Amino acid sequence: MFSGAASTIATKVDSAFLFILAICVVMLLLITFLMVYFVIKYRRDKNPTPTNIEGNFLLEVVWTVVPTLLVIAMFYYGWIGYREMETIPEDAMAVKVTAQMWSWSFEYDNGTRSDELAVPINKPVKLELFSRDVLHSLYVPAFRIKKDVVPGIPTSLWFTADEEGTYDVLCTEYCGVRHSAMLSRVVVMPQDRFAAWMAGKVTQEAAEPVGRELLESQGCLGCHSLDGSRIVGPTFKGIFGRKGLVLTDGAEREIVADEAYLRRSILKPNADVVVGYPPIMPSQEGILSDAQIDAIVEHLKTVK
Ligand SMILES: [Cu+2]
Repeated sequence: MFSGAASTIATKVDSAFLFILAICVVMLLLITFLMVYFVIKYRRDKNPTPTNIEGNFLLEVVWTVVPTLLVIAMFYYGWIGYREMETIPEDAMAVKVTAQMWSWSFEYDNGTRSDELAVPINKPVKLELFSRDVLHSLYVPAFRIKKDVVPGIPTSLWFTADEEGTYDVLCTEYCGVRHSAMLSRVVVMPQDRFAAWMAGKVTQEAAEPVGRELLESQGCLGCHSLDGSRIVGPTFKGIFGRKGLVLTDGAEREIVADEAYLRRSILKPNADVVVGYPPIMPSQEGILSDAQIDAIVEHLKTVK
């Protein structure tokens, strides 16, 4: 209906929205018209003595029954759409979505991970939402779907994309300074291209972990720049061997960012916090394998 609608539920959401909007517009025009009309018609110089009107049975029935029916109709349209959104089809492809300040990560049934969501067209997809830190909210405007991601409470939602293309994924719950940069994409592709994409991901992951790709897929670059600019955390540019002040148990000390320091900062980010930065990095313990951490540390040595 509106341009950019790309899921089966989107047209239903749009029609419910338009239906309610149309009623609101009609009501607005009617009420405004009557208000102006009565102000003119019953102005003081025409009616020096106010008339006492005692009630009108028919009118009262009409203005009670008509709005009630309208509200029930609005509820009905909202309800059937909501029910469909909350009823996840059994055959839906499950994808685990992990939100953290300030990135999204998508994990498929076979363990494959990606920083953007690839899905086959015309296939129901169930997103299981988890947060590693604070409240976030997953929002795909083109699909007309949105759901809070709450720490400690698994939530889920589903969609069937029916239009090939690339669509925005946003975080729509304010979650900190980089909230507005917490973006990703959904790529809707034909079944065979999706299968090829998945096969490619699987081989890529089976191969040696690549540090640069991990920095992207794990969301590290949401907070640490590669070009020296300050985002939220210290930049990765020239990090290896850099001297710096850190806070350890409240006391300042000087460190050199060597292998051991980098490794510890990934596993226990808040043990040594670089002075001037907030202690907000989530630990990657149990999330990154040893081989992946090695790959990241090796890559960091090369970021000059
Ligand atoms: Cu967020």
